[in-house]
Amino acid sequence: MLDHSKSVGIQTKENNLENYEAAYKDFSWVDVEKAFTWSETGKVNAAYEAIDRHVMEGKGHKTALWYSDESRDEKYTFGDLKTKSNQFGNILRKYGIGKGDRVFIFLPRTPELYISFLGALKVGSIIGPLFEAFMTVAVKDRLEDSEAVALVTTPSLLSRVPLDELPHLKHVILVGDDANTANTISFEKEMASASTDLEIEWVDREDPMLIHYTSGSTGKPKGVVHVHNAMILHYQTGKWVVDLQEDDVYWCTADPGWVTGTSYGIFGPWLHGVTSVVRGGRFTPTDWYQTIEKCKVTVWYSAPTAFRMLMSAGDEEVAKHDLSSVRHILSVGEPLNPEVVRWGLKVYGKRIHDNWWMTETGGTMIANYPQMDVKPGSMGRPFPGIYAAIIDDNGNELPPYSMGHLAIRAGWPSMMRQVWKNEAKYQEYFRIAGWYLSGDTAYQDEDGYFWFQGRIDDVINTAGKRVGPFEVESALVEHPAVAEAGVIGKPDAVRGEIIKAFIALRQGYEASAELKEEIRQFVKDHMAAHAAPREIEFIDKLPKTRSGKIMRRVLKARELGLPTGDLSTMEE
Ligand code: 6R9
Repeated sequence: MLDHSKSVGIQTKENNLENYEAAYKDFSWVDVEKAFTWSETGKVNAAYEAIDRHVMEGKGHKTALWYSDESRDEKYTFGDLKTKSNQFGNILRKYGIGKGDRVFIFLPRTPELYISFLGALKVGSIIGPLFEAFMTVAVKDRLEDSEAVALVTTPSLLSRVPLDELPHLKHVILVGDDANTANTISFEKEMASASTDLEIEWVDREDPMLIHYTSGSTGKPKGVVHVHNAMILHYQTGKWVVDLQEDDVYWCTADPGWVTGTSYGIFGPWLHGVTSVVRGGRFTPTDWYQTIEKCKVTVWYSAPTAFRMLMSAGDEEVAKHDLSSVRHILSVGEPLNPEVVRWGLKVYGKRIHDNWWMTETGGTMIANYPQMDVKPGSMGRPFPGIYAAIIDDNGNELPPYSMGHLAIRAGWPSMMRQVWKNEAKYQEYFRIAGWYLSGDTAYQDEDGYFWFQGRIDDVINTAGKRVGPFEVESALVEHPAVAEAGVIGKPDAVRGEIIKAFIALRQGYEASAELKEEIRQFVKDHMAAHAAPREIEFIDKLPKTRSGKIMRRVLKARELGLPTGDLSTMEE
């Protein structure tokens, strides 16, 4: 057994990026790596680095998690999270769950979610966080594809898990008492008797720790796999992009069901030993501002749709609260309108800093940095150690102001290491030698700032959530009235895009407003509210290629009143 008590931990230097050009030129990941435990022992565990290390260094009494919702207001120190995650790790071990096993967490955003997450990480399991709004089909697809062996959930969410259809799922751990649920493990009962000492599973830095399912334009959601090594990037971007400092009270509004909620809702803050605020319950502008006011939030990381909703709630709402604690604001997930940046400056007295990255990149690739002027409308410049470029179809780098593929030179600490059980999908990202292809188009200006232009594929970004049109179409055709469906993203002032479905009905069904509503509800109940089409249009026939593929681009062009382009492959 290696002696991790001798961990040197992460050396904290001054958290700033005074000279971007110099940092960019001289940067080496190896320098960052040296600060982690593995440089001494060769083994690591991300949960140890995020939690236990701070306890070893005498910061056990510092608040790590400040949770509140309508009925709870609780603070957990690093010491509390260490012991509670140890206990949870012991529960998993007791049932034979350990390294490499997929443990899925399907919980509302509560402290139990974070405790289970850290505990599962400590025993070397691979965690699959599921967004609490997922319904049966979305839950089943993910548990089935990953062959999850354990699920942590609540009695009410369990009703969305088709247990009979999931032969690999051996253990269900229920948070919240429900004496009538047979064959499940009680979180509370087991925690009450579990030991607070745990032998951490020390793993290789390339061992998987996390699967985030995300959408492409074809097929079911794919399981993007991240390894413990990703924390190198979480740590360094936490410092230079998020600007985390010792006394910060940091609030990342993302749910851990999405990548922002793990990379910057768990690893970013806790690798830096910073207090992290979690607010449960639903979004309302008043509630959000009250959270900032009550917790005296200093760094606030959110998303464009949220800022647009806050903007539409009005300046008066801002004026009712004392938001003076806020030092730095960040955004990710969708294009951040210059108008929103200007509004933010006016009402918060701070610029909102846009960031670009995706599930597959594991962390920030391009950012507006705290020390630099924000260019409103631009995503910013590449992180030191990251080489981003605009390339053509052959991998040639294009000069400023040319639009092309936004690509990253392959190989960085938090790059996804596989698409779960789907090597072909993984390779698609690297089809141009040496490059990771994001699927986004962009251009670069003469100062090296990147400007987002759009997606190459049909993936929809609604309120910052990636939705694959194929998944929605598949759900739609399950409805008895639907013969065929084509789904597109339609521009929307608040949500960025909304989902619009074009539907051809089966013989014997009449188009009506009630049927539209019924179909909408059907998708909601099967997948998730955010995946349900906000607009439905019944049409006689969908435009298709001769090989039978639905031509979404034609639907979209018609919807937007744009030229439909080349129709040579369209069937008669
Ligand atoms: C972290 C996250 C990734 C996709 C990405 C792009 C879009 C993200 C953006 C942005 C414009 C930005 N996106 N940041 N578009 N400006 N600053 O959001 O991951 O859910 O995988 O989405 O989101 O299209 O490819 P993910």
